[in-house]
Amino acid sequence: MTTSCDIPEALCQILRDARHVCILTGAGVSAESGVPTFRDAQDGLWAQYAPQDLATPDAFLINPALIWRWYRWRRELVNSAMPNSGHYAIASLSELVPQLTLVTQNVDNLHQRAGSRNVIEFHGNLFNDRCFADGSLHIADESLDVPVCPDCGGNLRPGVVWFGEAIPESALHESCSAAADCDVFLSIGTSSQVYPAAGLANLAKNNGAIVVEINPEPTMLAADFDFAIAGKSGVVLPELLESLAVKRSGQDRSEK
Ligand code: BV8
Repeated sequence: MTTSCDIPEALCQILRDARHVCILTGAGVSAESGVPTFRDAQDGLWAQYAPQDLATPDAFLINPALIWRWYRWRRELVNSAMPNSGHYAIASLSELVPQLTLVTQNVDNLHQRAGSRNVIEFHGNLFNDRCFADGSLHIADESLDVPVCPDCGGNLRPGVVWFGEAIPESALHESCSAAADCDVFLSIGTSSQVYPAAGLANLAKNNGAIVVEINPEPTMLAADFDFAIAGKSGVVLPELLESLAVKRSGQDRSEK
């Protein structure tokens, strides 16, 4: 089967035969929804900042009001965005393979809005508010520049994992188990520069999985991968899905 974005038939066959597919997504999967990636230059007020400088506990301690303005700007941007065909293809893929584990570095909820279930949020969720001191979840008072914890009176913070902070234990454990168990690992829309997320592909490879990258630009890890598909996730994933569906209809026919 020929595809517009040059997906090798060997890869389609590997996915058709897969028992457990583990997917890691990054900001690139949300790019076609209009959500800027971490490496895209931010626009307007935020153009003067690098996200890596804002997404840290120190930045919050120094200027919590600035950090809350940034996250509220991102919440508004994401709320006005819609899942794209790549998100929907991943949600549908879970119906076509025996076991699918979705690990996302994204905090934008777009996988869930596209219908994916049991999403492992490796870096938390943009829409959760947490007590800075003890991590307990609360609903922030939006009228305050810096919302406060109703229990301890300290500052609330967005429920994401910042640079220098540990990955939530359950998310780390579930992701590592899935990467070590899967027979196909798809790394989609990530620059593979942030650890430990970027280490999952290697963990999968060291446990015998076929590892695949889907990204318009090859990343530093591409040379270690079995397949590197140069394309946008919103284009490549629906085509991968179609090739799998072709097999299913063929299989159903042979079962008649
Ligand atoms: C940890 C949530 C240890 C927040 C994010 C010094 C001190 C401490 C740690 C470190 C240190 N030095 C290095 C580290 C490790 C650090 C790290 O990796 N730093 C990097 C910069 C080197 N990691 C950490 O700090 C992690 N924690 O190590 O803890 C520890 C242990 C115990 C106790 C205490 C501490 C935590 C990292 C989590 C940071 N939080 N997000 C928020 O969102 O505000 S990271 C954030 O950036 C994203 O979540 C994502 O993970 C990352 C951006 O990466 P990508 O998703 O890949 O996005 P990017 O823009 O880079 O690339 C987009 C890609 O898409 C591109 O390749 C592009 O080509 C492609 N693309 C574009 N369009 C499309 C497309 N692909 C497909 N289709 C398209 N249409």
